[in-house]
Amino acid sequence: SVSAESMDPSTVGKTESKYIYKTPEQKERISNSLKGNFLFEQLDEDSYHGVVDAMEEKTVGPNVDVIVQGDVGDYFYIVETGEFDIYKSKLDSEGKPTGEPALVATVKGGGSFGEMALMYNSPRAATVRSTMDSTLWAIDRITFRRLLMERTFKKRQMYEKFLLDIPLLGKLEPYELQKISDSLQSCIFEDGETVIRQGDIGDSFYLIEEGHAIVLKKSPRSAFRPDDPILNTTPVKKDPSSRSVDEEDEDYFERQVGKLGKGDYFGELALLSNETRKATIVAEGKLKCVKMSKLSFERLLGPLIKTFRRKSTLYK
Ligand code: 1OR
Repeated sequence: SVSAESMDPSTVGKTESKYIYKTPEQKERISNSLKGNFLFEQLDEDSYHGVVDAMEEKTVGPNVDVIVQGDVGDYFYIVETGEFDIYKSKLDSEGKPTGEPALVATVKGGGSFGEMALMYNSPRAATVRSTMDSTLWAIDRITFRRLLMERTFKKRQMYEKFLLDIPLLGKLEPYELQKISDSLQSCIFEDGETVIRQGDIGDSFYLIEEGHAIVLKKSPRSAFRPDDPILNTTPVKKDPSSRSVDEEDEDYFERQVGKLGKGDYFGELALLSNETRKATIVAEGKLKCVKMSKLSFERLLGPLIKTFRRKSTLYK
């Protein structure tokens, strides 16, 4: 039985590692599919190669059930291209799926599914069905448990309470918060350190776990009222990346426009609008953040985009 599998490290290490030959082109596609996925980016080199070596490419047409609710779990899947709908039925008194399945989620490129049965030795919790031609990378249960499971458990446990306390994420399902945990990376900034700089291209979104950050905004002289005392101070150096030809000679002044604390977030604007960073964020004292890549942000926080847009007046 699969539940008899040992996680004792002394025996786990003795299992033959799985190796499936891959062309350079396949390796390139795998690396692209894992881009921005901090679960994989945090793996040491040996583990990363172990995971990639074990991967099996799987292509499916539309309407294929890659996973059937109630089955025993065999693989964890990463979606390269295509789309999958996830359906869940209620369970009867014997724990068998019963009644009309309900659509509970949709997973696209860069997303993943099928880890739950492998982590908990439980039956598949849902049915996963392709909606179009799709390409997947399958990781067998042994490799998943050996190289990815502990890390996944740890991250989910580490961020669970923190994410539950963030008002922005309040409406999400527990499972959605777990997927968010998988995608996070902790980062620490010392007092005065710049986290993001106005004018830069944005590639990450941040949530504050501990400490404070100040929000600074740099604007040209013409953006201030002529009697604003800031105009008597020394202008800051211009930001070359955000300077256009006609504003070349204009002075820029920077002022604090906000202060952020635990549970607050920043960095979403550039990800929403594809424009450059609209403010500078600097640590005030020691600042602990978690960050999420742009790709994960789009995939996991897409449903919250309306909320972000409503609140985005803050930096204007
Ligand atoms: P699995 O191994 O149980 C089915 O096989 C997979 O569907 C499961 O792992 C997850 O990776 C994925 N509930 C259960 N499984 C889900 C859900 C889900 N979403 C994706 N999977 N939801 C809860 C519904 C009450 C949806 C949450 C948004």
